[in-house]
Amino acid sequence: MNMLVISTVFIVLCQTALGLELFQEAKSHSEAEKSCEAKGMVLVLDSNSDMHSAILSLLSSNGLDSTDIWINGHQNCQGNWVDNKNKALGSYQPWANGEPNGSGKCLQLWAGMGHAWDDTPCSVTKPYVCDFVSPFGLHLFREAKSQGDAQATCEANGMTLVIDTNKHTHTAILSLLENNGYGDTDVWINGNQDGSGNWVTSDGDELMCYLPWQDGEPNGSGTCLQLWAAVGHAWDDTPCSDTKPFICGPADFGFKVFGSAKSHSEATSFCESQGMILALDSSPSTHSVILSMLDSHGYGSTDIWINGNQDDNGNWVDSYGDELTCYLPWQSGEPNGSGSCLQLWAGVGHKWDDTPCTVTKPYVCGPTE
Ligand SMILES: [Ca+2]
Ligand SMILES: [Ca+2]
Ligand SMILES: [Ca+2]
Repeated sequence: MNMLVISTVFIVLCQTALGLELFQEAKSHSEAEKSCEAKGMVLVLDSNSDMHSAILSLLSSNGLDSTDIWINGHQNCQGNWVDNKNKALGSYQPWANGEPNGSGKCLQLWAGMGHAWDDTPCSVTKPYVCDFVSPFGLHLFREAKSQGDAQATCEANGMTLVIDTNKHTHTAILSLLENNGYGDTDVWINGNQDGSGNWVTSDGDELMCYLPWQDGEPNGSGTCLQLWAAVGHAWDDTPCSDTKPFICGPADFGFKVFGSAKSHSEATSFCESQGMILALDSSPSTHSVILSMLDSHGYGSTDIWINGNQDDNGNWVDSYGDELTCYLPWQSGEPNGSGSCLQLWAGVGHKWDDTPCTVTKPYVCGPTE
């Protein structure tokens, strides 16, 4: 009986402390940022109320309810509040009353105000919280919700339930779960069965090609898509009203359009210099996101490089060396041997086309592992 009580307490303590790491040795804001980076982590971004609760429970469980804490965020030269990559902080900004009041250029959780946000001098030393880096811009939300409420929460935070679109996103999702101690927890991802019985994303794009269903699934046990912990987080259909933690990701997959024309290999190198790769067009979802980005950036009539080239054996491969299979939106009659690099051909609605690698074009970069 005692053992049961002890193990229950242990589990509760672990869950409050997992995912984020608290470092009690006081440092300046910039030293705290560097210290997180040296650990392969990042100073925690307090980007939504779910994360805020997780940070507060970590502080509380370590007896730091009365201690000011550094988090990610500072005021840049233009006076804007940005993260360590100079990206504007999102809409979730739980400033204390009357803050920011110009008393400093770095962002702390102010213990005196219940750990609400406060601007304060960067050189003061404080404990800090680091978070794991999630290369695909994924966010774990710990509060269990129905799939519909989970999607609404993602959207309220400018994201969408993550679309598990290829093995690279799947790997990133699994490592996010593992790093946060959610290896044994079922979680919601994007996907549900529509009225015609097809599995589609929240935008109505068909889930196809990359479909890591557990053996025997989908078995009709529900119309929403979960990652099923008991089988290594393979896919499973399950009732939508069940409540689970969930993972949000960027609605644009983290793709970025770059307008200065380059050859395919120069574009590849440039994406890599940004910590990215040429965008992988691996599903109807990625294709429709890329096309709408091209339209909104004024590239609706421009040929665009994406990831893919023909290797020495004549196979079409991506920059990981994996053969492009299954989702292959070639223009009809393509590839016709006119080149060995993969473009989105504007003249045919940005379908795939093989074309000479040395021609210079704008391009789209995407996230990498
Ligand atoms: Ca202040
Ligand atoms: Ca099922
Ligand atoms: Ca061609």
